[in-house]
Amino acid sequence: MASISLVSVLRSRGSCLTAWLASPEPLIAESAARAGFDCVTLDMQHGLHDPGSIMRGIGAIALGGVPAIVRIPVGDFAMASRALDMGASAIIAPMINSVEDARAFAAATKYQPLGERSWGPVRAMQLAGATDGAAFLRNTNAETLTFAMIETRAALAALDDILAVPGIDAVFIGPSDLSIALSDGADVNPMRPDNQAAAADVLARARRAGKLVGIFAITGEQGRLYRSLGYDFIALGTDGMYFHLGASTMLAEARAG
Ligand code: 3PY
Ligand code: MG
Repeated sequence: MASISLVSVLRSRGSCLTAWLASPEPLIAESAARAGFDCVTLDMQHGLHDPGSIMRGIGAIALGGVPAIVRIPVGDFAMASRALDMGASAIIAPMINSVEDARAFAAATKYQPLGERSWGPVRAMQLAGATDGAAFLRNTNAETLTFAMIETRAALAALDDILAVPGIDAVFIGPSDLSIALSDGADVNPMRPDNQAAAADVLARARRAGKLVGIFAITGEQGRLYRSLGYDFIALGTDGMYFHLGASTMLAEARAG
């Protein structure tokens, strides 16, 4: 079975909800892929993943039949190239705060003429069932998406320039970090009115630039709100939350009465 791309899921469903996994365990990645999410994201920034668990996790997600996405650690653009070589369908880069950050991200993730990605997608081609390198090269820049995270005041100030960088396909709002920035360190609360207003502005500016927009939702209710606002890509909670919510709901039922 060939792996499916995030581009094709977005094309067929219009928007998508991704699982977000910190645990470096392929069996959890496969379960998330089989649980009904449209795609699964492996988090190397705050999650516990390393390159080995990313490689194994991407294979497990492909077995579950959905696209795999990787959030790299801050500034680790070499890992962005490696994750694409391992078969990731999209890369999320945290803390893209300037046009220079955005250009470095695009350079590592796109082949010429958009960037400087080096050739070697051995595992990605295997997962895609592809054997023709030249055909794979022709399609890959369009089929692998780059999400630049917007989560600081500097990123908001540079947003239009970041959006104009060829090879940046999308922005992804980090509402927790953004709320820390907008409150000057006094609060971490994605639902603050100033934060929601800033997110709406990012959404509108990205739409004008013709780019996709994602955001992180901490609850199902926030996920519904962001779907109604028209976000293309919504991260929904984390594996720790799925486990805690499932366990606490079952325990409460078992202990009721
Ligand atoms: C944030 O909210 O800051 C994030 O990075 C979400 O993952
Ligand atoms: Mg963040």
